[in-house]
Amino acid sequence: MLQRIVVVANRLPVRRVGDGWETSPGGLVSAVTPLLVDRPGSWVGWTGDAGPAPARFVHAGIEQVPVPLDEDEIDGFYSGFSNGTIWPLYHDAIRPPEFHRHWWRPYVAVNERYAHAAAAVLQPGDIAWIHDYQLQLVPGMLRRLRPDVKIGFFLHIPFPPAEIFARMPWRGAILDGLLGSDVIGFQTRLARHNFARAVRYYTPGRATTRLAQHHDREVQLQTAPISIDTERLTSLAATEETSRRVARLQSELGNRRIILGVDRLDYTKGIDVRLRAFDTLLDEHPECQEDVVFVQVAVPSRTGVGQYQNIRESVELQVGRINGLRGTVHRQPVHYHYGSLPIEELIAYYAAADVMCVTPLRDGMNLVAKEYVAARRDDSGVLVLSEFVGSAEELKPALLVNPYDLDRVADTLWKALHLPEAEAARRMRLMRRRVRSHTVFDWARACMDALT
Ligand code: GDG
Repeated sequence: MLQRIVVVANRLPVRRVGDGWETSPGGLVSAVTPLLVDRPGSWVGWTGDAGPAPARFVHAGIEQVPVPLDEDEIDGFYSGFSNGTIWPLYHDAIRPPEFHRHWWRPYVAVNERYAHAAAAVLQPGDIAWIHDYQLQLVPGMLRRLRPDVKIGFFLHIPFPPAEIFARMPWRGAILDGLLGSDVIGFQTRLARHNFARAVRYYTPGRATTRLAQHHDREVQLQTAPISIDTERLTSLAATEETSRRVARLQSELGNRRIILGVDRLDYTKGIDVRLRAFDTLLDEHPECQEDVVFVQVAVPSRTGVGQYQNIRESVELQVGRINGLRGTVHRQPVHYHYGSLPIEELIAYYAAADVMCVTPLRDGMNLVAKEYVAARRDDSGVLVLSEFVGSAEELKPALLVNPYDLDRVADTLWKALHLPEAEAARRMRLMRRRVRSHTVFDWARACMDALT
């Protein structure tokens, strides 16, 4: 019989609508729910509302186990330690991480609560599958409570070089927490190697890049790049409805060629980099102003964290400056959308874009790059991709750039707009082959295989 799986993630896969619940959209949810439908399982997580949590309930065949968080915990555990300390530190310290004991304490307390909630629903022999940087202490805590289950952990974001991780005042406790797992999954080889070095430097245990020693146990280190539901996106791109939306978009944008960016509004995503590169492109090739438009979709994110308010202001200032200096009443070089789009509309943007510009300064994987490739059914379109995202390991035929090299990014945008059709199609074909042969379901299966 298949083993039961208990997923432990910051958020539950459902959100409230009126008096009931609906499944939240998102990659993790669509990857993991089929696993839980095929076999019995539960999902432990927060509902997204402050205050007491509802009792366990079943939604779409999956037992939901809500974990409560109060306002202070949302400040300290979520906005504070998770997004003000770990997030910047693990993304190469692009912004200075803040270290506060009054954030660390709620991080420990909330991790303890998730561990207890999981322990209460686990049965002997079950698999506990814990996700991401908010819950790094849970594997160790859970092992102490339930030594009779298998424990997997998957880190969705990068693991930084040991020299950067070194700054973390609680680095020993974090490594100890993660090493409570049987298997730790990383997006890239680089993240796995960085982690192995951190184990060698900051714990008494030994580690190769595949196996870490922790007390008397061995912990397997795995590279498992996450992916997308390629078939679903490709068939969404093929609908009549999408073609209608593409035609409308193109005409609304003056039938210019489209360079597209789609991101959560996060300082790691390099939105400012690509706007500056686009500005440079227009400086150097004023003719582009006539027939190229830059479209940026920026999805609001973590608006309670100060650094996110700053990045929003600076991006909007840049957009205003470019449009103010270079635009006319009829023609704005940059179209900026602050807000999230329905998936059908997002796919139409992908299908309409001649060039997709993905320039994070650091990113665990970046699914947007893979989604763009999945949406290009006729092998047209050019992907400009940062070297510093996990998906660059798989999408090597993209035009790869160092996002810190502004002139090079600008040159690459120009090159992307002028790439011979055959060359663009050859690159896109190779990338499409990759996203077809490695989907989010393959990712989930690889993670489960390592645990069973
Ligand atoms: C973290 C890691 C890793 C975006 N705008 C809209 C929209 N989206 C969807 C995209 C994509 C997802 O959001 C964003 O995923 P990314 O991978 O690009 O980035 P993060 O949110 O930072 O995710 C990342 C990921 O976890 C998975 O492990 O790849 O490195 O940072 O799926 O399509 N969806 C809709 N409207 C929008 O406007 N419907």
